[in-house]
Amino acid sequence: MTKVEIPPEHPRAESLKIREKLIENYVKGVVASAGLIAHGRGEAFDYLLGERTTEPALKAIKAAAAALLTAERPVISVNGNTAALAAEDTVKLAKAADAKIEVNLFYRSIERETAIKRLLEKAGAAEVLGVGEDASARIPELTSERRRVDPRGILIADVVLVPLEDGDRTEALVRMGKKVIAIDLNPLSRTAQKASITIVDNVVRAMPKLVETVKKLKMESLDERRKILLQFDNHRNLAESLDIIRERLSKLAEEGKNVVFGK
Ligand code: PTJ
Repeated sequence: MTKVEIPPEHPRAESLKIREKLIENYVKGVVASAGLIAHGRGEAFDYLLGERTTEPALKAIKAAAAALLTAERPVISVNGNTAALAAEDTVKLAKAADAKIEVNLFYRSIERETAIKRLLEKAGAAEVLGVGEDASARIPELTSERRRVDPRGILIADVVLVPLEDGDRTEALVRMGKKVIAIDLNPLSRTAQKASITIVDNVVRAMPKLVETVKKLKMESLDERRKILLQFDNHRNLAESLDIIRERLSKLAEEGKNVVFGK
């Protein structure tokens, strides 16, 4: 594979570096081919949001940290894209929140599961659930390969973090009475709409912020964490993300008209 050098002064250097990371990990068998398409969809929404962590995303990150810290059996579910883009932060988050890490794939194959497990271990993970025969339990009423889960992990979890997900499993996990935290740049996706807490942000920015917030919130009381959770309303928060996109587009459109008509 030809390695592309990204000039640091390139105006889109950060975005191009992320793409290269995904392509590299696609070649290594970590990322699914559909993962590259999924990333393109994410990029488009990131553009609309202004490629920054917005206020609603920060609120959702705080609620997510509170949910992880009040959970009894929190689990971080990892797919190909998350492993490629946020393996180190996944491990840091698991340590800070005392959560388990489980591989759960839509396009499941033992080769990809093993490649993802290795990547996570290289990033410092002591234990990675859900690989091969370990994923021996099933999520009811789910037909995709995502139904296969580890009986020590997602099956018995009370809170599951699902960065970059497809909607079906989120719905199924919520039906099972679990709290689902999603990280999804698309506030309109089924995952975003069905999750208990949705962080509308790029996994690359959201994960380190989540680690930091968990560490800070650990100093607070259980009552304080519960208060944060009670005050959080996911649908209102998603609406605020849509407002940000609408306002940004209106502003850009107005600026464009002013340029055209020389005002
Ligand atoms: O690794 P596997 O086999 O489990 O497959 C993973 C993919 C991502 C291919 C699979 O889960 C899938 O098909 O997902 P979808 O249905 O395309 O949904 C992915 C969602 O993630 C979309 O709503 C994207 O907007 C969003 N997304 C993409 N890249 C990012 C993102 N959200 C946050 N950060 C990103 N970097």
